[in-house]
Amino acid sequence: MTTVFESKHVQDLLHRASGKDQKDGDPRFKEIMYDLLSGLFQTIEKHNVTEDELWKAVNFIGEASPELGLIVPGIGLEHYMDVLMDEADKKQGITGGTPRTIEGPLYVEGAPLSQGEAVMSDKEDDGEVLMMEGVIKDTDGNPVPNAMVEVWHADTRGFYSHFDPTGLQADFNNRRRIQTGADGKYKFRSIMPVGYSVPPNGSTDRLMKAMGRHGSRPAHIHFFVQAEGYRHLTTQINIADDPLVYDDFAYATREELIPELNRTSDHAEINFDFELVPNS
Ligand code: MBD
Ligand code: FE
Repeated sequence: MTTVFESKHVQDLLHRASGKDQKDGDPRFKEIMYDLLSGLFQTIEKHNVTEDELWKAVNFIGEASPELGLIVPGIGLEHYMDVLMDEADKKQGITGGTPRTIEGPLYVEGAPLSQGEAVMSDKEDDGEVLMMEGVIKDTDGNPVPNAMVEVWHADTRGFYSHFDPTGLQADFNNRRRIQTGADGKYKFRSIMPVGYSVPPNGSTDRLMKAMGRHGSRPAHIHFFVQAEGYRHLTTQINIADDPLVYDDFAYATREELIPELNRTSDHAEINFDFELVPNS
């Protein structure tokens, strides 16, 4: 059976709607629009999407715009970009190094800078103290001197500074930049983060529920690691004993990024070395 999509009329419509019949416009963009529209048109026909459903979707996207940064990881798109970059590296023979994983939408530029070590949290009166340290290394295991480690994570309620709906956190709480020395060592003291959840009843939450999913992440800590002559690394580590460690709504968990967590009577410790890949 032939589809309406395949008809000459609709094929011509797509051609014109994507600007492919115009000499102006960006050729690459037109091809991408053509393919996106093709997928959308075919999906609508295949599932007999009604006009009501279409406008419901359009209105959803309109309202969801402040949360699009959460929806992109939630639908696996941000992780997919990582998978593509991993695959491209493999093809070029680039191996080794700490695996990348998604940045997410909650990074803020300009965190306080310190040398070698940092205290992450403004207040330490609640939660478990977390000490994390390690070495920035090259792929031969030698320390990389003068690296920049940027760290950000949530607080004990799963909220990030600058995005805290309660307004209870100062700017740059749990956000630091650590400049390492010749030994490549970094170290910080913080308060154990709790996993993030998307705003209750917000667009992302409703989207996830419509798919029978949740909008929560295991407790995690974000990193950018940079040094001259090496590739910028965007990654995260997970807190090993979080029940959602293999059930992240953003799909960022990777086996190599779940360091052992050591708990003593008064604090938790993580030792984790980052391995940087040289620029090619
Ligand atoms: C986060 O804290 C996060 O890291 C990602 C990827 C998405 C939502 C919240
Ligand atoms: Fe996060």
